[in-house]
Amino acid sequence: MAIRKRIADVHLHNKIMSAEDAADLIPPGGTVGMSGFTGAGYPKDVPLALAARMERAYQHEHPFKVRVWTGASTAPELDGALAKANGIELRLPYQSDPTCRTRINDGRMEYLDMHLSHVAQAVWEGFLGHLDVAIVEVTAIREDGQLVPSSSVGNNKTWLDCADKVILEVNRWQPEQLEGMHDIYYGTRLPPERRPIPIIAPSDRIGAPYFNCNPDKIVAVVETNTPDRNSAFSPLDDTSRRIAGHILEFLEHEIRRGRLTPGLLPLQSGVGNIANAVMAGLAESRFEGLSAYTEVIQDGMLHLLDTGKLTSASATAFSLSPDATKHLYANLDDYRGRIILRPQEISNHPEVIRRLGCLAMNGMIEADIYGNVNSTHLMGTRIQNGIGGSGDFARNAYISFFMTPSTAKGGAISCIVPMVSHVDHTEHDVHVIVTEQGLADLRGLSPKQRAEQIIEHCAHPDLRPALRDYYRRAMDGASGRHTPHLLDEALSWHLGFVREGKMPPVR
Ligand code: 0RQ
Repeated sequence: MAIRKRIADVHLHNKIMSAEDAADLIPPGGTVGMSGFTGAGYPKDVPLALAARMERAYQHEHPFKVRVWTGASTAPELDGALAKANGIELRLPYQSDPTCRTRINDGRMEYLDMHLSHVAQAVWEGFLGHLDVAIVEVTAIREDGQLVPSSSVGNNKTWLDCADKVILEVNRWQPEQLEGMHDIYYGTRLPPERRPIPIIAPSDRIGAPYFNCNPDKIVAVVETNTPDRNSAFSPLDDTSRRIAGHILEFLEHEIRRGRLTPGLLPLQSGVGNIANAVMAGLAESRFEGLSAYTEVIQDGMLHLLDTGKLTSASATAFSLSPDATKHLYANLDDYRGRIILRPQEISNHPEVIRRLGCLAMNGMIEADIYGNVNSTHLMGTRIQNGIGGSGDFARNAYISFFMTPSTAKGGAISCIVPMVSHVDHTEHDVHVIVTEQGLADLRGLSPKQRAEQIIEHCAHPDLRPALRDYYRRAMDGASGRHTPHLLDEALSWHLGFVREGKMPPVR
């Protein structure tokens, strides 16, 4: 049978079971480390079976929950199903599931948002508690027991190493040709044993293509045949194109000034349509010999590989539309030498990002006039997704860009505000802010100089007068003139939206 070919280690054949039987092996109240990163490589059937078990337990008045650790966001079959069953006590790190978001914001689920590069070492350190079960999707199990990863690597090495019990989902939908694309590095240690990570170019391979797993820990092997989430991107709109255009113009300018070469520096590109638009813009540009050291490979980056302008891409996961997945999976042999998937503690490692000098481009919710950035919270209190890898890259990048449309909710919200309602990236980690209106290069500028650039180049023209007015009055009325603020008014734009549904507030 084809699937038995995927489970070549015969010692594991007696562990093959249904998703329901495997889900019964998860202890109520336990901690579960799941594979999955941005909708790729997450377990498909066992979490659904666990959610069904939770629903039954609830009906019999024995409700239970688990703590869920992942690589990053997963899919409705995992986060969505468990959240609907009210079965997640605590979730970490990045998530983007609407049901989870509602539960978190209603106060019914605890959420721990962490830098993605920190998760593995936090687990090794031990303060997060014990990992009871790992549920990891793989493409195949080799005869010698080594595991062929699937479409994401995330924290799987750590889950397999640290969990008491391991449940493997072998997904026949993932093509066998994925074998050889991964680079699993086993050289990480906690201080003081930590050694340098020997990556000096994005295409360097420093590990092996497989995960190791102690066979005694494997309690179940479940056969699946289900696609990744693979959501489609919206067609590029004018706003995304304009943002991408400003970035390309800036890069050209840096080349003219002799600060970059046409090969640029390794690109990091965040999630979402704007990041995708920047990649599409690069495909049309004159830049050549590009490389990427990033977290996720989206459609735009795959296309850039196709054009030959991007020579190699290192990431921890794919995050592709169904069409791009079809294209990738039909041509894996062509891509294998040019794409490397690594554990997220390596794809996002500050040491490597700083050494390579990445150009980091991430989306944001809002920025303030002094250059602080909020990537995670709406109106200061509601989580949207999480910080993801944006902090790993922004703080250590050669140039860190943050991008957003200048307004949200049909113009009711300004994404440039007097003071951000939550800070993820401080003024010290933000080099360039870009909206469809323009780009503010904040490097080397003092807070007041930054304010002028951000208001004049990034804010929506209709909102500039109100921002200028705030800034002018802050210059007159603040107790300090280094970062002038009117403390009783700094968050009034958010309050105005909460109370009146519109920014800026009526004064
Ligand atoms: O709300 O969904 O109700 O319409 O926020 O906004 O414009 O769809 O933005 O998909 O580009 O995501 C920062 C969330 C942007 C993303 C963020 C509302 C807006 C909409 C989403 P609706 P858009 P995008 C590597 C890098 C953190 C992680 C990261 C993100 C919703 O980029 O998650 O960078 N980043 N990782 O209407 C109130 C504002 C708003 C606002 C937008 N100022 N105030 N609401 N919205 N601006 C990858 C990983 O780490 C995995």
